[in-house]
Amino acid sequence: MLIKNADDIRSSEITPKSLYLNRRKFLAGAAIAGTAAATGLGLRQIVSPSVSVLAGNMAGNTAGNKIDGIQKSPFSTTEAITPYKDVTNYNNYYEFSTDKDGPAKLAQNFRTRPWKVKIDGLVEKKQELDVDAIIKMAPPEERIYRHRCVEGWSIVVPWVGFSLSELIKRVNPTSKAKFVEFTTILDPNQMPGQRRQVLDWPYVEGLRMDEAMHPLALLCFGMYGEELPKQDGAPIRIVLPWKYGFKSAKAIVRVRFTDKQPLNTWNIAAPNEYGFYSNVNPNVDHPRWSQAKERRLGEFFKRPTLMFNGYDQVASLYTGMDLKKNF
Ligand SMILES: Nc1nc2c(c(=O)[nH]1)N[C@H]1C(S)=C(S)[C@@H](COP(=O)(O)O)O[C@H]1N2
Ligand SMILES: [Mo]
Repeated sequence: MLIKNADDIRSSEITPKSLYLNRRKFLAGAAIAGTAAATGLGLRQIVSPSVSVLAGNMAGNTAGNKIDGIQKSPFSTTEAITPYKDVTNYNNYYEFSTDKDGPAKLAQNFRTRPWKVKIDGLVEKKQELDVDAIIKMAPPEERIYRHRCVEGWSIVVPWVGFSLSELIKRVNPTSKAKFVEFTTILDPNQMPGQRRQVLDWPYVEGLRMDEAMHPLALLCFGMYGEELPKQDGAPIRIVLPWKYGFKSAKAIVRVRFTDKQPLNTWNIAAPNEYGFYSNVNPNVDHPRWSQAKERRLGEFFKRPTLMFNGYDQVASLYTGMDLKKNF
């Protein structure tokens, strides 16, 4: 659980050894790649027109199908991208496992096609959309975002997707819709973690409509220039870089528009610890640990956590709100 892992972090205060080892391998790999490029063997890296493929190669070997026509985004950070190996082997995905290294193995045979997403609630037309129709709604962009887990670790990921607003605009919520709720697939046959009542399944998350319409809110179907790995939420997830990681629900099968603030899974599990808003906020501690600092995976020293994870452009969404109360 988040609870247990946070305790682990507090007691050890170090990045897991496996990550150090991966990091070292990554650095060694980068040195070799450099040599290969110089001798002409790394041609794909040099001639590739796509930043994302470049990001993928620089971050270590990737594994999936490449996404074509990826555009750059002005929202991307220039900070160092976390190695692919780390991002795909250190996951929170309790439907598969509560161990960080569990989802990478246990999600391997998860079926991500065919995949339908139900659109319902306060919309003009309730419908079921094929995930591949959703993915085609707008051109794919690479968004290199910081991601801050409520547990105190962070990563920098070159996600691929487009603004969630592109989907919302196309499905026409009615004027009564004030919130949107996302539901992860419920399939205990495929997801061993769902055979245990670790959380109240299926995983649900929610946003206020203006948050969901903010251009930073990402509908995500790829990373490192490729299709999203299963352990990272394939075939489709959301990514909300100014909020703690648990708001970014994976493997979404339902998008529901509502006039009432939806419940979210972690709020149900521990209402005094995880709120609805969950904006990254170094000034509001978790009841059991400080949120003032974070450790970037692969780094030794902690760095200060920034308000809204550094995404100040969302601040106006919360004008006049007490963010200590609305944590
Ligand atoms: N369905 C579902 N979505 C989820 C989770 C989960 O357990 N189940 N974990 C959340 C948490 S706590 C984090 S930090 C991010 C991790 O995303 P990543 O594994 O791609 O880095 O996914 C979020 N989305
Ligand atoms: Mo998280």
